[in-house]
Amino acid sequence: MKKTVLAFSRITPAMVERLEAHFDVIVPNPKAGDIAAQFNEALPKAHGLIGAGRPLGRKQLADASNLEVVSSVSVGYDNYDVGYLTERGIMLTNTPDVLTQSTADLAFALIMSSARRVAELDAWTKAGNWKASVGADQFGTDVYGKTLGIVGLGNIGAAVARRGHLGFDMPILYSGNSRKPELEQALGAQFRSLEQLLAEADFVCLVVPLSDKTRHMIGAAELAQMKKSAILVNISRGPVVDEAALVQALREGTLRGAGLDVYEKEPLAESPLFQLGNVVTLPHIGSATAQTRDAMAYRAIDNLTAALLGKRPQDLVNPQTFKG
Ligand code: 8YV
Repeated sequence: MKKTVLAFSRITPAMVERLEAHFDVIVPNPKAGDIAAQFNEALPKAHGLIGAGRPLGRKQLADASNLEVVSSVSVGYDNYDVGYLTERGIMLTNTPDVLTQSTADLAFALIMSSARRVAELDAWTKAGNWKASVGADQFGTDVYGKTLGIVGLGNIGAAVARRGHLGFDMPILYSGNSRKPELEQALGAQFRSLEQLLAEADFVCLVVPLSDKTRHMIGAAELAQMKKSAILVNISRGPVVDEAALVQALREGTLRGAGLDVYEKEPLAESPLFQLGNVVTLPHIGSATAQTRDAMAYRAIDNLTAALLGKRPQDLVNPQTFKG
């Protein structure tokens, strides 16, 4: 008998087709009524779950008595209660590597856009404000040669650092849990305490996973340590930054600007950030290119398929659960 796979977010027909080679696949359909109700009804049958963007833990999975694997179509896994899944022997997999370059590209899009005010001046031009040569009111700030501080030099952080070093001749500072001698060697990256990095960098780019340790790691005190001319870029997770404190710093001009892809509450439908010209707000698109989203989807399918066929998945977050 085929095992059952249940999708917990939108998946494409091509993904469904690939999964159907081995499994019965259930995809809740918004046209058929409440998605959450359909998910909950199918949950007891599911051996595998696949998707992204939905918190899954003790409360949501109480009825998932057949569940063997949760395959997330994301690199971050802060949405899942890893302790609980592990306790139940449920494998959790993610999709690292395949989104590294797209996400690093987006960090640079935010750096460039906030420094040179790309989005703001695009709106300004389209609103018919360009009546004479621009003046100081439209000036931005340089990127080339400025100091780039990276908080969290993992795969994505290193890809951002490489772009800064090779493309923009930026001195690279980094902070995090461990030293990276090979990147210090290759990129001239210098290790700093968070406090020191904040004080020295012209651009501070957050690339840490969300955990109890990193929640609100950038609050009022940390923002005050940054240069008044500095720009904060967040491509990690919204709750890493105390958003109210950020709004205040941007309003008061103690920070030049911010480039944000992630927020404390998503989707962000309304926010004081929308009133600020010196903020670029993107709708969590770090990995959102057609090519990368496809690669993530197929990586997640491969992980799920391996797990349900008794093989060790490539990207197993909680290896203790593999009983192969
Ligand atoms: C995902 C992300 O797109 O991979 C991650 O951790 O934040 C994004 O790439 C998001 O989780 C929704 O799929």
